[in-house]
Amino acid sequence: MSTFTMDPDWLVFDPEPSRPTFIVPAGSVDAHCHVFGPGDQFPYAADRKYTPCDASKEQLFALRDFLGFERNVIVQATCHGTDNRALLDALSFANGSARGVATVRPDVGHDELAEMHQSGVRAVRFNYVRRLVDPEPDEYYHRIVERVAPLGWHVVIYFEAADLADRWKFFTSLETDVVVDHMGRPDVAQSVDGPSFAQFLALMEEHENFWCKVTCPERVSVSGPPDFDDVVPFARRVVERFPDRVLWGTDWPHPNLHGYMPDDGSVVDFIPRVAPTKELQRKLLVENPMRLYWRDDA
Ligand code: 0GY
Repeated sequence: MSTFTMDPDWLVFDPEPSRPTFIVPAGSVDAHCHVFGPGDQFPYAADRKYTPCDASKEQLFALRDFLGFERNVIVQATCHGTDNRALLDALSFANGSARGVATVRPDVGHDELAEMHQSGVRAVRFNYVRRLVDPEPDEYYHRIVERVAPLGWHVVIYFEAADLADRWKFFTSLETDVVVDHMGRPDVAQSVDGPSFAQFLALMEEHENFWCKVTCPERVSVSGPPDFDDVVPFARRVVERFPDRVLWGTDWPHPNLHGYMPDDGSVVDFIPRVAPTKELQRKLLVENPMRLYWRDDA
């Protein structure tokens, strides 16, 4: 009997995804994915807001191979809080083919940070989505940046479009590279030319240290599966306007989806719809993530 039982409405990832039709370029990076537990080995945080199904490093790396990717950037999920052991275990297992984005507290130890860096962590994530975490005051995050910037780490931020105006001042005060998850969760029921997305594009335009993950059509879409047509113009706008500062990832094992679990093969087939040329695809999947996460290997 496992110590943890996933939430009753939890949707489990597709155990047998289809093989994508789109062949990703050699050296492609899945720059947004997670590992969950296994809970018996790496317990979920006491103050977590959801309990997922286990999703192990072995399953993640098997999916990577199946989809044709060579590398992963594994993002610490909120269900593990600031206990990064499952992430670090996966990074060690990957033997250099994965990098990590950790969640830490301002009082994280120097040795602990050095160990994380050695394992492949290159960023911290600040999460402002209230159904996932209770955000802290800006001061808390500034103290973390002071700790990790000397290591050359950057910051990954997850927020929803409606919160951008309130967070703008803090976000734009960051001097590290800053990666925005899932395009800042745009409201795709609005026009791609409307004021809300214009604000996000201005953030990218005015601040060259900002990067954007054009990820999670299944999370952002209002029109829904199987094609997520309404997300395409948003993602494509970002890719075409900022081709050197975009990243892509599967978001496997797709936490907190309701009603629909995507087949990871079709998730990969979304890529050429938002990055239609070979050059854009190479930047999105290879050059950009390599520059950001494997810069010390270059
Ligand atoms: C994602 C999105 C979600 C969850 C998390 O760390 C997390 O728990 O990021 C979400 O529920 O929107 O990036 O996987």
